[in-house]
Amino acid sequence: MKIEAVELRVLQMRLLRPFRTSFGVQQDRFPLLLRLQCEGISGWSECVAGEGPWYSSETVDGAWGILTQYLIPAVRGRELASVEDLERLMRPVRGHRMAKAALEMGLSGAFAEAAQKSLASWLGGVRSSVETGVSVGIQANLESLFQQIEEHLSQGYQRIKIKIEPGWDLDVLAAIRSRYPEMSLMADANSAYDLDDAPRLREVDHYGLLMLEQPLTAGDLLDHAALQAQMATDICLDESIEDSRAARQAIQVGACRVINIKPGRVGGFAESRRIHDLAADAGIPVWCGGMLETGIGRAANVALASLPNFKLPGDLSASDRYWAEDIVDPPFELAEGGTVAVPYRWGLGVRVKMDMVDRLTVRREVIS
Ligand code: NPG
Repeated sequence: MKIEAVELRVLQMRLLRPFRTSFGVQQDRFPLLLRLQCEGISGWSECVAGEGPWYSSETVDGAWGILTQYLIPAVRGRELASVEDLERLMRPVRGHRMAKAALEMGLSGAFAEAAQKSLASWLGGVRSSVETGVSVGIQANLESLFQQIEEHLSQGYQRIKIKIEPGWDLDVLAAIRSRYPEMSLMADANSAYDLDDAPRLREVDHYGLLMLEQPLTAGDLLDHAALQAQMATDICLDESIEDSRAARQAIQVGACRVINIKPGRVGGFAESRRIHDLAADAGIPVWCGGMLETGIGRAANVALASLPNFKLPGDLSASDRYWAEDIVDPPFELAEGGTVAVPYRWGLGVRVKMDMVDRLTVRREVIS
């Protein structure tokens, strides 16, 4: 298979509600989409880099530059027998896993389509629907938090994740627990604390959380290990797990008991699969996070989450949790038991609504 041309686009899309985390507020999203032209097949993908370097060091503009100046020229027109061939050609570029992932995931979709398989079955998925939860941003007050939780529970979501930061943490968890003693609940700090906060973080043990996600700085496996040793609550790592090596080291030092895999963060599906497999061997469950993707990135995430060791509900909510209208058809809908169906059509398994994508495009370039 050859990648003959790559079309890059940045869209501007407005979330239904602003989403606040410990690293900032987002309402307008600028997803970077790729369309790989591969011998008559179009491989769509979404780069998860953010507008600014807040969640990670990668940004939309940075990924655009790395893709157009380095990655696409290194791979375009080359014969690629497998995704590993693509990874090898991209290896001289250090880092930039989000940019690399966009190419890898687009090519994987094209390979799946050429093999007349859904992306999920091409990846080795074993289920036709995946469990999802919903992630609720930091709110102005408890009343609006409860209102959103109520709304999501009534829609059928069965796991709620809240975002925490110093000043919006223990009291909030206590209030939620007194109203919903049994609800499946977790908290995500997006690196808002450091090890000096351990006494405070240990208090989280009182609230029966499914896990505490990324309490400390992204690269800091040793401090996470020190914290995990002091806490009963399982620590889950997200930002810290940049690749399979980080996952292996995190497991070796006991930095976490759960891993959040986002294929767009770790360099693509092949690297996700490596993390999935080594976590499975170590008895560590994984789940698939989300980064407010459009239906294109969502289709990719949902396909990955159909692999066997994805044992916890993902941040893979339905399209209408994010957008008035999604750019794919059919949109993702919440089904029985708080699940989302895994697309079964060949390739990515969703149709991209080109008229809508054209309307939302604010930047476009074709490299051919
Ligand atoms: O449902 O896609 C979703 C949002 C899930 O909380 C969520 N994502 O830290 O994992 C995160 C957070 C995020 C959002 C990260 C946007 C980066 C960008």
